[in-house]
Amino acid sequence: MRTQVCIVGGGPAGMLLSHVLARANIDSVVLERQSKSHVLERIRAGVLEHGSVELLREHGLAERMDRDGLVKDGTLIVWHEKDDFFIDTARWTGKRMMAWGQTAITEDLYAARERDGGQIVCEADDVALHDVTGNPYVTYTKDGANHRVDCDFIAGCDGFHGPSRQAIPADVRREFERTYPFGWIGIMVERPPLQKLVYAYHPDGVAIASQRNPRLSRYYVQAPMSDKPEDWSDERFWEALLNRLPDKLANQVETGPSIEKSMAPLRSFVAEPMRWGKLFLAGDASHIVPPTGAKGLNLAFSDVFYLSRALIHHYVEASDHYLDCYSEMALRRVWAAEKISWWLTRLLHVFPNADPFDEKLRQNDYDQLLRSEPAQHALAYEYVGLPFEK
Ligand code: RFL
Ligand code: PHB
Repeated sequence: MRTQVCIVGGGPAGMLLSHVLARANIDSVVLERQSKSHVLERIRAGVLEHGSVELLREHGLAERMDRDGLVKDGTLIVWHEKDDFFIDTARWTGKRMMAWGQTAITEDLYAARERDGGQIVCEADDVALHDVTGNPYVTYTKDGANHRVDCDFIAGCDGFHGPSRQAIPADVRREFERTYPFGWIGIMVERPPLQKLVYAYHPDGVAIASQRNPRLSRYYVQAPMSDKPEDWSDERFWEALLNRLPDKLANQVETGPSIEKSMAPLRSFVAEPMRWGKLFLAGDASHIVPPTGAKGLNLAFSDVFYLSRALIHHYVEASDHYLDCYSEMALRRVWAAEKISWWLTRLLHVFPNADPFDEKLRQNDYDQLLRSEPAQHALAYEYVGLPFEK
């Protein structure tokens, strides 16, 4: 098989890239290790930055989101024994975010590619990248048969555990990492959500109340990394959540049986560069953020914005300018998101090993948000997502 761009990974990054390229008449093949139903059953991100919302609209992927998603003008932080603080993104940036789930976006992307005759190979095993600095090709097996895809470029959109990042030689690749000794136990429940997205700081750990649509809520509580979803019965989860929320919010939560429960680890990770020869990394293949701030999916989409523009310029304008600056440009935005995700994680979580000095700094950061308009403006600007560079 021959194609222009071989895309490894059919998550949101790979599928959006394939869709955007197809609209510019650029041919791609997506190789996905899992079955389509497995990909579509994963429940992950739920908050879209303004730039992601606009990108989906621009590419004809916003019909359901605009009908069922919830527009967000900011996020509420509530703090045990302190005043509330609202990250007022509408006031400080004039931009609106949206609560809309990754699962629904991925469903729409698969539907769009299937409608347009896109080539998606699911259950592709043993995917391997070859000659990425020369004449690139990708091999895989399916149903016991060997296959080979020759291409001009490879887009590595295969998430944190995929093979693409490893195709950059170890002496070239630089990795930066921070791990945290806790994770988030999350549940999905078929009940109307609170009106606002809420992060609640509490001495027992952070709690998050989030939304998917007017009938579907998502909640999280901080838990030690060693905990498993089975350790958290629905009763235990609701008790922890309601205890961590102030009464005025706890009273509004509509509890019910969970339809999904999972543990999300928290990790900050960046691999540089994002380009090696004809291989370009996008999304979780190259960087991970902790979920505080809800940046992971948005970063995957901004990478796709930069990478699709670069490939379109290559094929349509015969210019490699954007390909040559892809890594540098994407990484500027990646590091901004890493910073804000790390900062919010530090602000809102209880760290088992924090000393009194750390604790004073954290309390001071929150007090500063309550008092200082420049601090409020800066946080809103970073939280809403940096604009895409020209
Ligand atoms: P994905 O979604 O991981 O998709 C990568 C795809 O590549 C496939 N793959 C392979 N394909 C072929 N061959 C191989 N050898 C392959 N190895 C892997 C995988 O099956 C998969 O389909 O990465 P992408 O597209 O870059 O999208 C990134 C987002 O999914 C991610 O940033 C967010 O979901 C992160 N994230 C969250 N972000 C938020 O903003 N808010 C959240 O609440 C949130 N919750 C989460 C999350 C990530 C999680 N992971 C990765 C464990 C919860 C979880 C559990
Ligand atoms: C979600 O709705 O899943 C969500 C919300 C806020 C976050 C992370 C995830 O920071």
